[in-house]
Amino acid sequence: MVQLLATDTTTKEVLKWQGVHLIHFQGSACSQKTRIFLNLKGINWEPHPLNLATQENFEPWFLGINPRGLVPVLVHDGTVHIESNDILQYLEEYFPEPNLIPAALRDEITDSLQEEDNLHLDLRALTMRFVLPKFLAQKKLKSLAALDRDAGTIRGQKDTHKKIELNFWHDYAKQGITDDGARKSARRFHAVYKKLEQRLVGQSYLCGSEITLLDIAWFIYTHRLKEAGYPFAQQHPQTTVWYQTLLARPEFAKEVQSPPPLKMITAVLHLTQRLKKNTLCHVAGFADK
Ligand SMILES: N[C@@H](CCC(=O)N[C@@H](CS)C(=O)NCC(=O)O)C(=O)O
Repeated sequence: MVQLLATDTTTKEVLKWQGVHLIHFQGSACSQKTRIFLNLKGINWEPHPLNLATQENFEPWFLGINPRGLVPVLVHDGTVHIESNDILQYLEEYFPEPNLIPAALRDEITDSLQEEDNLHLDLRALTMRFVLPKFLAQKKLKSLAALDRDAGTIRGQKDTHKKIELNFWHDYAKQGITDDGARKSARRFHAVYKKLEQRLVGQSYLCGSEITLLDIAWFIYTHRLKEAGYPFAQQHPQTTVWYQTLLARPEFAKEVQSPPPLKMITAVLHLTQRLKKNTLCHVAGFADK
């Protein structure tokens, strides 16, 4: 569990926050996952929106809470937690009802969540290539310099993950997301969804007849990949039915709504990619229907 030490937190005011507080961004996949979990649990929580679009996450106030500059962050009774899957597993222990990580499935769920987290940069790459245009998504040099300069610690140690973030954004600034990078990311997802598709044969949810944390986590990825133009209906029909079932629930639907201007921007991006024959389907080698 990534619970930070009080000494890691230089934005001291959060150490006084009582109850459940979430620092999050409307359009962030990991924030959406956390909000759906909170909705299903019926947990009373206080929102602290942080605007990733204006790069507020590189301001000293936020780096003093999460030196990685990433959302979501949970503050619970003055303790700071980062990494969405760790946050959710922590909350599950504190708020066990309704049970979203059944004890008998704990190891299986932990492994699948690890697989999901390992694909996070692939999801980001496909988002930056097929959902958001570069002029909107690119980080300012001064934001990256602020992240680089920040001396924040994670459990008393210099953070090694920060380098991965910096490398991603510097590469993106230089070359965007290349065809080869996008194809590899899409293909990695294809391999995972082939397994998920098998799990869904003869059952409504990924672990059986009840919703678990795995459904929430993979729902969010599925939603984002659909926005990117990943052909679920064609490649993974069972997954499509499962996704639609979850999307019909208000606890899920209300957290993944994109603002209309953003939908419009993605639609224009898709139109130009279609004309140039470099949609996700083209690049990844899926037949484009
Ligand atoms: N492994 C982390 C990933 C968190 C992450 O990458 N969050 C994204 C939003 S989904 C973020 O804050 N990005 C910062 C940015 O875009 O500047 C988690 O699960 O919490």
